[in-house]
Amino acid sequence: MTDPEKLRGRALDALTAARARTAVLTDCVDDRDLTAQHSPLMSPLVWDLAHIGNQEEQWLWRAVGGRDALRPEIDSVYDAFEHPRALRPTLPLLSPAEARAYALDVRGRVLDILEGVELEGRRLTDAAFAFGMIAQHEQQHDETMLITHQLRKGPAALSAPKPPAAPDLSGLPAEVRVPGGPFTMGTSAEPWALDNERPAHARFVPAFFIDTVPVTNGAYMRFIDDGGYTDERWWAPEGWEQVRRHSLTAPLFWRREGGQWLRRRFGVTEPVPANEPVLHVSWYEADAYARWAGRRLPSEAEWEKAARHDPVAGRSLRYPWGDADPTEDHANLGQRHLRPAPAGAYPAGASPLGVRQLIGDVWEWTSSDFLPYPGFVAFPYREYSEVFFGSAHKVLRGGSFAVDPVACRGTFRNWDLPVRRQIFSGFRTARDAEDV
Ligand code: AVJ
Ligand code: FE
Repeated sequence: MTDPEKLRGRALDALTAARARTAVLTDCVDDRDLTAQHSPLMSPLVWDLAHIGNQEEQWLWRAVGGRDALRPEIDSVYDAFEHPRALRPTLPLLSPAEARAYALDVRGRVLDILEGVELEGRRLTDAAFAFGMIAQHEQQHDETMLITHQLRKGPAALSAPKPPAAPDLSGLPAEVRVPGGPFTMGTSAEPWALDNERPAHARFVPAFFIDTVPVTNGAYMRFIDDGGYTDERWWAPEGWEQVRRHSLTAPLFWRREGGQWLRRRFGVTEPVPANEPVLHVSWYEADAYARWAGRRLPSEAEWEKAARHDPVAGRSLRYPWGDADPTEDHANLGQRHLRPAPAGAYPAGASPLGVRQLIGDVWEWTSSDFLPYPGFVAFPYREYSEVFFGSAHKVLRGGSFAVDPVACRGTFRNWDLPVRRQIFSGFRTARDAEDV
């Protein structure tokens, strides 16, 4: 898509949608809630709000527009690398009213730039990418703010309709065999793909089996009931260390009462639904469950091959269902619901081989470290991806119910520390196929 007017419209729509979601997340609580620290793991919501405006000022007003800085003195306060989240409440933060006014002022100026910028040739793709990157950035912080809402104590501030009911799963195989051979991993064509998704390259992946649906709460409860959290055999050494140090017995937000598992979700307590994908587990918990089940986590390449490889067309698709942008029939994305849909939902979103719910619902842990693809070039700044490459972070794939479609593709890569549990993380398991 290189029609400048289409690019302009797409950028405008993406920015507008992101700001509407930011408003939902920040207008539903009072100023005390916006400036409070609900967890040392997270920033006060008002930090995210002004950080969103500050990144937009830096990348669209200054870099694309070539204009002078509006508020250079606040850059350091909103630099994620300078201050750990736990210490952000001690910074001289903009007040909620100032943060809103700042983000609004930047947005007005940026829309003027978008209207006038010459979207031509090389300049077109660079400028269009910057607008797409900033829309994705805001949506990513909206997901971060939703995590803060989940950690927040007190009555519910957000609500949403329930996702679709559980489909009839009889006849659905438990696992799907993905044939061995090369496939195209990553992308060079997707205009808003971030640097770490690039470039497209051939990967050989031997045949393997992967779960048709994500691991459910019901399955995970069997691991718990079987003494999963008290048996060192299933755990990586650092995972076992975590279990003992924090006396872990279940996923985050679960609590046992009267022989039943309950969970607090966005201010409401409910019984843990057995048919929903498990949520708020660390990489160590996912890894331990898989070992207990006699299986393993899929590698990142296996996950992407299961999601994108079309054996009939002989190429990689943008999404499991094809090349069309996600609709409400394909996947649970965009905070339309405040929970994953039951396992097996969204049959229209299945991959060519029949794997379901790869996109949306829960982020899926993979066994892989976050590493650059061959030919990786940092763009537009090293701090987005490059400084995180290495063995400290594990890759998550597929997006959750909290991820907007603009920041979700078959190639999209997320990463986090293996101890993280407050994120919207789940998993599915895999195993080698004997034959290749
Ligand atoms: C890609 C989700 C790991 O939130 O740390 C936001 C995205 N980068 N601002 C994060 C991001 C800069 C990033 N993750
Ligand atoms: Fe950020």
